[in-house]
Amino acid sequence: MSHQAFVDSDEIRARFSRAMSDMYKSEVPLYGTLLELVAEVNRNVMHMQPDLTERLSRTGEIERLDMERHGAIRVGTPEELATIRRLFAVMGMLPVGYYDLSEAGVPVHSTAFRAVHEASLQRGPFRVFTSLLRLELIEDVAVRQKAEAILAKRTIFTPRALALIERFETVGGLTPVEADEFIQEALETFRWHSEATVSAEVYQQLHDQHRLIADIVAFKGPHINHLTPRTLDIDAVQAGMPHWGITPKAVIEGPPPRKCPVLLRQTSFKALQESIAFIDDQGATVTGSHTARFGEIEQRGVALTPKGRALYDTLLNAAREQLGVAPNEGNADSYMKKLSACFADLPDDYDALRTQGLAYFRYFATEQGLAARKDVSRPRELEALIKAGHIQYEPLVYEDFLPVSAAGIFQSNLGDTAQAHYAATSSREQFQQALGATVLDELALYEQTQQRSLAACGKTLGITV
Ligand code: OOG
Ligand code: NI
Repeated sequence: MSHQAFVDSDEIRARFSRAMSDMYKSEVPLYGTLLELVAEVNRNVMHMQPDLTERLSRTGEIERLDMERHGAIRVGTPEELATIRRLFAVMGMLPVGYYDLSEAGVPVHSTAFRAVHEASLQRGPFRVFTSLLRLELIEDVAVRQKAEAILAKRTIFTPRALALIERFETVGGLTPVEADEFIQEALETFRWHSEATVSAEVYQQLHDQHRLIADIVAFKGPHINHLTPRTLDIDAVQAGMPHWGITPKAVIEGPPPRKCPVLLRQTSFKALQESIAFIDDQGATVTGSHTARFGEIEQRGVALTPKGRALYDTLLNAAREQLGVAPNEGNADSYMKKLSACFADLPDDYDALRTQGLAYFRYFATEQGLAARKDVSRPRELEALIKAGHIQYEPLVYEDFLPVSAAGIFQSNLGDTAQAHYAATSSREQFQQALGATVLDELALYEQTQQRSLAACGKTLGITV
């Protein structure tokens, strides 16, 4: 079989992301409403801010905006995580970054599966925040063993999905027919099941340890728990949500509003209460409920360098320390004021962010630069080329997540009272062992994209920059 017969992984990912969105829309109609609201806000922003629209067309972000979303799942065992990694690899999604949520009282650690090259991200920016339950953090030994036994019995992948993953690994790709089948079969893993695999009593025992543990252990699979579209103006979405009958969480996670957005800002609405059928020991069905799935919206800004990220972390911590307690409904205004005041120390200007080495950018050769190729006296050094208008730069968008924000999102859906305290240390090593691979360093990926854009400029202009 020739390689031409294989469907590109980027194509499989784009199609899978669309299929997932359609499935989630039918499962959670409110998600459809959210998509409409975000599309409306994005249209308004593009209409009102032609400058921004031009920048987004230069980077290609306009074309990917409508298909841009992330989802989240939580798996129960190392084997499930390792197989999820292999499943995502078929779609060109690799594990990027390590997030330790135990520090924030959530008994999981996580990575994000996503495409890594800017050309692939352009074809399909779909990402999945994937968490692994840390069973060792469950204090009650009997419950821990019960959870282990329940998880050991389930298979979250269909036999056909497993066969197609193996086929992909053996021959290096999937044919169009196989790819279609793979998308349908893989989707099954993420589907909602209104039937629990345990009795109401066992569910309650798991729930009493931590709500998340019940969510991970008591069901047939790791249902997708939210799917998040990207907006160009999260404050407008937050303000608009109540008009659409949606109540957002009190505080937008991440940095404050800025002219030049950095990293990631996120807001969500509370998890839905859903009817569940529990199976008792006699095999009879008992109806109860479970809350897991919620809605989320995000706005993405420029990726920060290690220096910029350290400054971000310092400023965010300063604001939270000044507040003294976790941000909540009662102190939301006060928190936002403190946050804005603290963030005055992070320049709100792309040129300053760039020249101070705080953020990553992509560089583009201009028509003017091309026209000057024969000019012997033209500048050859980056700053001079920018000044002369031969090279333009655009912010490189942040493709990842933020641990403090993720903890806030988890918590708002667990109820603010559900905070637990774990003495656990961060365990990247253990996570990677479960994953069967090392997680990629997101900062190195941004650096590479920036470097490739500079190399492309050099090539176009016939110089070395
Ligand atoms: C994941 C929460 C984290 C985000 O956007 O930071 C997340 C979860 O609840 O499983 O999705
Ligand atoms: Ni999320």
